[in-house]
Amino acid sequence: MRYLDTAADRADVHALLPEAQSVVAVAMPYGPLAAANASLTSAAGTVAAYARGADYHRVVKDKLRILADQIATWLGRPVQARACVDTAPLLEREACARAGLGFIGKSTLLICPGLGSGVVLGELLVDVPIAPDRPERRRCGRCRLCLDACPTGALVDSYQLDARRCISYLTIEHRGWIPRRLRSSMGSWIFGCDVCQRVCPFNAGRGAREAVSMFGTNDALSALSLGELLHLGAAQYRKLVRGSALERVSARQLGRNAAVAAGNSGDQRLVPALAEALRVHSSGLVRGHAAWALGRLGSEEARAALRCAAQSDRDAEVRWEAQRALGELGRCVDTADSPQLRPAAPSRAPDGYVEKNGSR
Ligand code: B12
Ligand code: SF4
Ligand code: SF4
Repeated sequence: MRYLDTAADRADVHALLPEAQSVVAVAMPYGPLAAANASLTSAAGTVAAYARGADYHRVVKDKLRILADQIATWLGRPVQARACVDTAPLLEREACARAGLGFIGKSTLLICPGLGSGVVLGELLVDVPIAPDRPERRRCGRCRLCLDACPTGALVDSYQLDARRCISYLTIEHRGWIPRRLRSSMGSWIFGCDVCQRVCPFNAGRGAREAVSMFGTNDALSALSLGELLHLGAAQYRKLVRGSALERVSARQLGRNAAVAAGNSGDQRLVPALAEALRVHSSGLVRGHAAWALGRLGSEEARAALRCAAQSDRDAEVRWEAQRALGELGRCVDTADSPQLRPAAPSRAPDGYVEKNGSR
């Protein structure tokens, strides 16, 4: 997420619209946080609630442009305006909090009392002076539920998120190998994560539970199993992500995420799809994570596929993953079984992947 470093001063709205005099902040609900397809150990992966419908960037931006036209009609003059939805260098939560939409919770998310945090944010910068609303007074108080519930310990302290540990970052923004030590904490999430929001008391109220999504539902998503995601063809991938926030991830990222979720599912029925992915998938990233998953699920078929990959996969990273998985299954590559299975020269850990303490 280098763009966070390089973006201009993200607190300066004039860098985005020199004529700006006010920020009109909006929050749009995306429906209850624990809706359909939310089980944590099913054969289907879990997609964060905000991404289960149409791409919010487009929907909110379109509505903000209509609002800009409406303001111009009300004023009877042209209005200089710029719509921002996660696409411009702007501290959106801070802007929305200052506009009185809600307050920033310990989860680092903006909470709109009565509606909860299950909202996406947007801003319309306008060259119109508008009297500001009063900031929200409510706060988290002594509650720490989100910090205690975060599966990977990404919420390192109140209001502090270590994005490198956040499942949302790992499944969406991160393109490479997912650190081994975090994989088993990722549950069935294949795109984003809602755990810190599901436990938040502000999302348990009637308004939040009965919120209607303004983005609809992508049926193609709820119908796909982890096995299918592991073998997504190019055309199928395009059809799946078109018009949704999932366009942000590549097919190989989805395959990688599906492999991790499969490894966490405890579901032996996924072994054949994983073994097939380890044998034939064109992406080493997917093969490597499939190897990890097979190491978690076990079975003779899993061991056989791992032995084969540990010996002969074309990528050193994948051989390394397969060897580790076999080791974790309690039976390292048994060179006495067959001379053909003797491992190739010790493989190194994938590049750029050694963690600070030297382990993966
Ligand atoms: C990068 C990013 C991420 C990263 C990092 C998240 C994070 N907490 O920073 C990752 C990939 C992990 C992520 C995850 C998610 N994200 Co996100 N993300 C963003 C993005 C693009 C930038 C956020 C950012 O700048 N972070 C980096 C630093 C600067 O944040 P920070 O240290 O907490 O800074 C805050 C304060 O310190 C203070 N501050 C810092 N510097 C300064 C300077 C001045 C002068 C002032 C006054 C204040 C100030 O203001 C900041 C904002 O509150 C925003 C969109 C946007 N442009 O704002 C969406 C956004 C925050 N994400 C959003 C969502 C929905 C999510 C997820 C829920 C998605 C999911 N279900 O998987 C998760 C939630 C994880 C979590 N608990 O936060 C929504 C949040 C909606 C809400 N209710 O708050 C946003 C606003 C997008 C949108 N338009 O709706 N996200
Ligand atoms: S989105 Fe998930 S991983 Fe990220 S902070 Fe919230 S609970 Fe933790
Ligand atoms: S779970 Fe508790 S601490 Fe976390 S954001 Fe919600 S109210 Fe605040």
